[in-house]
Amino acid sequence: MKKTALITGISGQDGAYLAQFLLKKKYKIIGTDRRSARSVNWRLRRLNIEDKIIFEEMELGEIYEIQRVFKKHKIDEVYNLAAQSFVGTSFSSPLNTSNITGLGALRILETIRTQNKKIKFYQASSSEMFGDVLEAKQKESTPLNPQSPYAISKVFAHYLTQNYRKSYGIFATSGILFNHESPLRGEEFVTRKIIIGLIKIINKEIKYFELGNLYAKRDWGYAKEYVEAIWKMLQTKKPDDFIIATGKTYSIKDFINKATKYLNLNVKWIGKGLNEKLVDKKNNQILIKINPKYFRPAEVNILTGNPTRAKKKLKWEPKTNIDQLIKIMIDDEIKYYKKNL
Ligand code: GDR
Repeated sequence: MKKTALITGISGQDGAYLAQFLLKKKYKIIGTDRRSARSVNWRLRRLNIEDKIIFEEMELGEIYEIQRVFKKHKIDEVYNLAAQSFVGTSFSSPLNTSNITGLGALRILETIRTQNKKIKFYQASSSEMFGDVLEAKQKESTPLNPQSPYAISKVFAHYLTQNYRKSYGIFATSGILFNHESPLRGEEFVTRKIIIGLIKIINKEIKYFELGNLYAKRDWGYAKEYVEAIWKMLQTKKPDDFIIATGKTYSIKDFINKATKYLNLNVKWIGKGLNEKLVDKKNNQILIKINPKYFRPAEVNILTGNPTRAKKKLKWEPKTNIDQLIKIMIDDEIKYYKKNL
């Protein structure tokens, strides 16, 4: 029997890769997003799967819309990937973030509890929940210490996922994914912003671009292989929490250095603090400078995940290291840049 999966946030990076993965596994896919997201289906088009998805408008702020979609389709698995997912924006939009990222998950859990407890539920939890970290390498039992309205909303949804598992026996699983990037990453997130910026400089479209904190460190993996872990989490015997990460951490500056090296840019860093800049070695032309507007009111300085449980129980391991990830992202960006000239 063909399984049916409902993916919230179908138009995002993970939604697109997960849909592609599940279609290969012969799933029927119901893809939901809020009304205004419909125009951003470029990822599904790039993967050539837009016409294979049954779209439903479903605003996570409205439980009646969720109930309507769940009544209309016989759903086996729900992947809740929808969120207000920009950490920076959550400081200026804390109420909307809490409503969608936090309460949105609860509305789905309530719909499952009242309509059909057999539906399996995946919650996209986040490494941001560890925030100002209380353990050097974060595992599933590491205490949470969130630092933004986004992270606090994710903690709320994470605990409710555990609570509905325990209270009602619902197969509710939480994947604590560390940063995961790809050519389909939104342009506002730092990895893609850096790559697009450098390529635009090379193509003489811009002279420089601006960033915030260069010294934050992240555990960056490849989104395309993280969605396989997401699927595996719903195929286990018992629901649980799983860390998905590489176990390696690099600063934003490390990422820039690796990207400029791969692009053969002859550059150096000069200055300190707010005056720190990346310049062209030949003529000292500024390529990257700091703008405090990109600093966050509270920053998460370093994240490093310990994916041992996933390795053992899901037989999942990350395969792409940061250098390979940068190569994948840059090669793809150049390919699409040329295509759209
Ligand atoms: P993050 O990703 O907040 O870790 O959350 P992001 O790429 O936005 O930031 C990573 C780090 O880079 C620093 N930074 C900048 N960030 C952005 N966006 N723009 C800049 O110009 C810039 N300069 C420096 C940030 O301060 C931060 O420390 C991502 C999201 O996808 C979440 O939804 C998800 O839950 C987590 O990853 C896991």
